[in-house]
Amino acid sequence: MGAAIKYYQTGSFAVGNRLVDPAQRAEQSSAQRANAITCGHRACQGCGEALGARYALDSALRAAGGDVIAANATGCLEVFSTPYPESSWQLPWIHSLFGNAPAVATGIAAALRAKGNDHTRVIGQGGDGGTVDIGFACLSGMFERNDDVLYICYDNQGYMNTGVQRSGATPPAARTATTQAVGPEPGAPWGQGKSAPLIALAHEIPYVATATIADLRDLEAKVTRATALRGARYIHVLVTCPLGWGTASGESIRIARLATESGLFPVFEGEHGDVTDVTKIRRQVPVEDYLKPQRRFAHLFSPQRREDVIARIQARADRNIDRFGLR
Ligand SMILES: Cc1ncc(C[n+]2csc(CCOP(=O)(O)OP(=O)(O)O)c2C)c(N)n1
Ligand code: SF4
Ligand SMILES: [Mg+2]
Repeated sequence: MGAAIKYYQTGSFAVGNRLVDPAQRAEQSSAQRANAITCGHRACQGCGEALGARYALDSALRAAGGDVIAANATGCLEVFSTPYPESSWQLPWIHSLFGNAPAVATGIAAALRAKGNDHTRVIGQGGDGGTVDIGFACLSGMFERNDDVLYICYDNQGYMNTGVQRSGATPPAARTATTQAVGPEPGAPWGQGKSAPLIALAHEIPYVATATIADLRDLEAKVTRATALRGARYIHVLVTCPLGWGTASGESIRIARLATESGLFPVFEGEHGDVTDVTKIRRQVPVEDYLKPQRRFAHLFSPQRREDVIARIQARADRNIDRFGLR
């Protein structure tokens, strides 16, 4: 057998699916893919959450032979996909409350266990608000009991469904409806960050990973791996939101890539409390390249440049690069 072809996506150093052995091709390239979220949903054009969820769930369905149940927190992903009585989901799917998707997923896993079913895989999922804020106690409990659930957070860094309010995952200086670009510290004044992936890792659960919609092949691989494992697993996916971030809908993938290439969003895997792998930055870019195309950061560049704030954000990226060894 020849050397394995390295897989890159178009837009980076393109070598596509067609050159890869059929067994190794991306799930989305398969005519047999599950289409977990099918057409007709109402997500905005360029919605990173719709894209990420589709790739994640299709991968889980392939890995589990179609035998998956999902519990979904309130948020854009639920609202745009399931305006009752319609639904875009092509798998058993239940809408939980805003804050209890991890607990509902735990309940499903417990019911399956009581019935002697050890083959159906359970997924809990929600946005950053539902996960890192209101649902966090349920999530921590799920981790601590090592419940047999894969929980996926789609992090668009704000409460988008209800009109772009700040969440615990909103980055410093970002403008939201509740952190307006006014006063001496415009945008979100808080900034030490609340890293749900690192907090998940601290629970020493079997598997934690981060991913973005800029590297969908990586997201597929991580969901596939996590689906095969048992116990509590957590994947945190950065997803762009054109409406909330003030970005062009055709720029979603590029913006997500800039988040990782700047060091602001580290992509890594961890097992039982330790970081086991990181995705190195290929071409480091200054944070400014990531901030500038987003209207939620426009006040950092006009009417005058906020060098002090941009430097603070750059320092956060540099700290990630050192801390995770991203170079
Ligand atoms: C207890 C409770 N409080 C508030 C709401 C209103 N609400 C519904 S979705 C949502 C925000 C969702 O944000 P996030 O979880 O980040 O998902 P996104 O829409 O950004 O994908 C809010 C505040 C609710 N449904 N229940
Ligand atoms: S508001 Fe953002 S997360 Fe919600 S559907 Fe639109 S792009 Fe997607
Ligand atoms: Mg959100």
